[in-house]
Amino acid sequence: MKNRLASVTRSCGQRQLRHGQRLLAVNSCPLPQRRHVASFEQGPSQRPDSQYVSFPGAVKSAFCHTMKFESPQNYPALPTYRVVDQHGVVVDPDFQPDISDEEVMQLYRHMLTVSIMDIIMYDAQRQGRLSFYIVSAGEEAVAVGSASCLSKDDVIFSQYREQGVFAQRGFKLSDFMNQLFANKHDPGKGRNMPVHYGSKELHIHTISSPLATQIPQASGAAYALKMQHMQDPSIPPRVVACYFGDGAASEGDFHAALNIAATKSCPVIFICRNNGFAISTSTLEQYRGDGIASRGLGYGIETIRVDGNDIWAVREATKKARELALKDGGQPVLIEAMTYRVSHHSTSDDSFAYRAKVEVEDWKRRDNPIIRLRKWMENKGIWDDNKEKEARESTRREVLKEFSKAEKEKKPPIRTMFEDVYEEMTPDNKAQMAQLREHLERYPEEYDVGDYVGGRDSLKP
Ligand SMILES: Cc1ncc(C[n+]2csc(CCOP(=O)(O)OP(=O)(O)O)c2C)c(N)n1
Repeated sequence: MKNRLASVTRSCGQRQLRHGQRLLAVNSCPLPQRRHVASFEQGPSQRPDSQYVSFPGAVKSAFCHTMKFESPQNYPALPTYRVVDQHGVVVDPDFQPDISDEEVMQLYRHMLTVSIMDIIMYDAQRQGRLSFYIVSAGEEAVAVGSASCLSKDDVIFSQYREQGVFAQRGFKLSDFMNQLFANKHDPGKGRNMPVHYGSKELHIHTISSPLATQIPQASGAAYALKMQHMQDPSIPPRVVACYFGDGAASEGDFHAALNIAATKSCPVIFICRNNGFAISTSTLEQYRGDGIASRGLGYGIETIRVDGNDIWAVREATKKARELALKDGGQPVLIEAMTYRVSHHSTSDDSFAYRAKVEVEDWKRRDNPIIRLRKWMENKGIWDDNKEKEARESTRREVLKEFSKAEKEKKPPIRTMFEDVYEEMTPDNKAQMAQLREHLERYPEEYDVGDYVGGRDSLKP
């Protein structure tokens, strides 16, 4: 056994060295510092007559002669960090706001903006002016709070319920509206469903519908950022922030992403919005373990669970997470933000088919991240009913203004349907485009293409 372990140890070490040499040759810079390896640099090891065995992640696991299966019931749930309670009262004696009153009010306005936009756009979908919408009601603090602690060069991957991240980063109401109405200003040229925003300038990758795909992508991007900084130290170190729901964490991609991020020490902050539901599947049906946070520990990742309705707790946790993510060359961090999805999943869902209305009403009455921050600001004397009224009215006006502007804009040229698949259009693409043009010309009364830039003419070769 001893020999076998020794040979495993040697071969692991050699593999690392070979890999390292290759990296050194390619990058001409030192290897990324490995974490969690201090006491088992060479992999699994056991010294003669040792009382313990050391494996990666199980450093100094002592031999014992009492057989005992560990039971999750014997371990208390990980605590939920909170700074301000439901009444807006500070419960963390060490807490001091690190931003000015004006900056706090700005965070509040961003939360208010997405919540008002949500209500208007949800109704617009019901009126048939929009094909689809998703609101983030009840989860505004997770998005706005965490985004407010990232650097503007950090890279973001999000799911679809994080409009607060976009707003906080500078995505304008017109940007939201252009995407939602798929007009000619939509950078995605109307090819995505509504709410699949993205912004190259703000370093936010475009949202994808297939659940959890963004999580391994985030690990990969974080690895790339780390290598980039190593190759050119004049580029400031950056992190990736990756948002997803508890449902996405039930996908295999989540596990692969956390493990690769841990083993490759990638500077990524995983931010899980645990809102209790994956459409109609409640978390009770999704897992039996201690939420999503316990999984982070399982992968050897620094983890915290926070009260997601408390923007201050989210901010404090994200600030620290960013610091940790950049420590020693990089490492992943997991934040599980506990909240509740007070809305239906999307405009395609009726949540009262699978949960009691009273439960939702209860949550709305008992806790809400916007009201909580408002109470805190009122306790501090920086906010009152008049300011609230003014902020709500002006935001509503602004949303409606951008709404009607974007709704009137023309759609992208029909031609764009055939573009960007290949760098240049293939003969097949061109033939299909000609067929479409012919068809539209033959049945002009059947198709109103006046809403599209250039109409039928955009299909000319
Ligand atoms: C791979 C894949 N499977 C299923 C779906 C359908 N789907 C869309 S959203 C969703 C629930 C996701 O829940 P969660 O990650 O908790 O986010 P939440 O909607 O609660 O914010 C599901 C199952 C999908 N988009 N992609």
